[in-house]
Amino acid sequence: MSNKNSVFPPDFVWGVATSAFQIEGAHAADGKGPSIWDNFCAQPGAIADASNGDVACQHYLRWAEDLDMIAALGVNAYRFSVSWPRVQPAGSGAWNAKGLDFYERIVDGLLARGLQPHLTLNHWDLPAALQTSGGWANRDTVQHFVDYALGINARLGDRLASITTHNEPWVVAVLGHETGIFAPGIKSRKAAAQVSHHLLLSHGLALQALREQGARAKLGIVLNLAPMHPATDSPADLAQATLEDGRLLRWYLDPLFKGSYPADVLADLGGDAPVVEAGDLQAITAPMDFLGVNYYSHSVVSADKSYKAGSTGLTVTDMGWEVYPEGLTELLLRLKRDYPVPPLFVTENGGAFKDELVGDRVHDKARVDYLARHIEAVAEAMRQGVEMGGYMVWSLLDNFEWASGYEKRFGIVHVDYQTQQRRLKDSALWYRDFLQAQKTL
Ligand code: IFM
Repeated sequence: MSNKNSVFPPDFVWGVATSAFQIEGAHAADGKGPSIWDNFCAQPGAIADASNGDVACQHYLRWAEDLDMIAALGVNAYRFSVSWPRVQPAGSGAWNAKGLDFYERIVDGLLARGLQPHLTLNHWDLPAALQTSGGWANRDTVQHFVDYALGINARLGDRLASITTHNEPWVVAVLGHETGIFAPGIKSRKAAAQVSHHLLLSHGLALQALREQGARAKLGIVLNLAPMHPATDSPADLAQATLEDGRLLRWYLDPLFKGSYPADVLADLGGDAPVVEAGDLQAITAPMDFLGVNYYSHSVVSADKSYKAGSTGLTVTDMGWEVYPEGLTELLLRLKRDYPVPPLFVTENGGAFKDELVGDRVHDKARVDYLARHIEAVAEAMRQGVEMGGYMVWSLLDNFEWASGYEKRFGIVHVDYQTQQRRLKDSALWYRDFLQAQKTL
């Protein structure tokens, strides 16, 4: 895509993103094993609408139609994840040929349509069999993940544009193991800290092993990041914002780029700090080809948790997250300033809104505004010297939004869950036209 008047270079990656559990369905088809999310959804009260991923968007069946739709948007890339239990049902040992064949159809189908495949290995759906021996809290899972990464690369790596090890390790650690509102539903700060370390370690060891295997795809990790803004100038709010910055950002960025965990967060964890073995931190700093950033909002931090989103007049999405594109520019500049980062990609950005189907149309003006303003925020970071490789909208389709079930819609394509009909929302048409204009400006 070329546009001499645009800050975005011709080879800029423009994409849409999804993840396996959220769209595939076919939860037990063709030899797939259960994941921790299959089991979590079965727990009463775990999911807001008591739904699950059994059917989701039926992408496992409708993948060709979905890839045609992606191509028609005019993007040049698609970010998706592999369901580990679909390709290796027990998380170690035997591989499932039919599962691997599915992802091969996706990768080859993307290439046939002129789209770059960007593959994520772990978008949260850990094989349930591994959870029976402790899941990510067990150090053995690190080696199982490395073996899984090598198996995927051996089969598909020659055709992939990028491989992401983990999507949002903070979510797996904190929401999965500290607050317990996500699978596997554990409530232990100590477990969460150990899980975060094992995720980072498995990332570093997988990168090293993939490079030794001769990986051709670009290798990196995707973090969910948000600037932390104190609600007031009070010392308590300032101190809390600094600690939250440590827990969400520096806890991941420091080991990845500096080889150490931040002292303030370690002090706060006290006896809950993770066991870190000799050599672990060095492994975690394995050089990356890119860093993926998932950005949705900033966080306003008040020590007494009294701040109400939207109370300063900012629009709030259906997730209750403030629309704050300036925070994306701020974040990208901060990453460049504080860390020796490789090229940055916005690997997820988008909003859930209360969409209304009018005939065959969804006039999702709020989402159009959201996307336009955040793409402009990326452009502004680039004007200020940040090296950006791409931008991807979350999400291609309305899908299973984890503990919120199907109640929250992030798609630029509407999904009727009764009929599985897909309809392009105004935001999809806007994105298509925006990308077209990039070529011709
Ligand atoms: O749907 C999720 C996605 O799986 C990971 N990042 C945030 C999205 C919206 O909550």
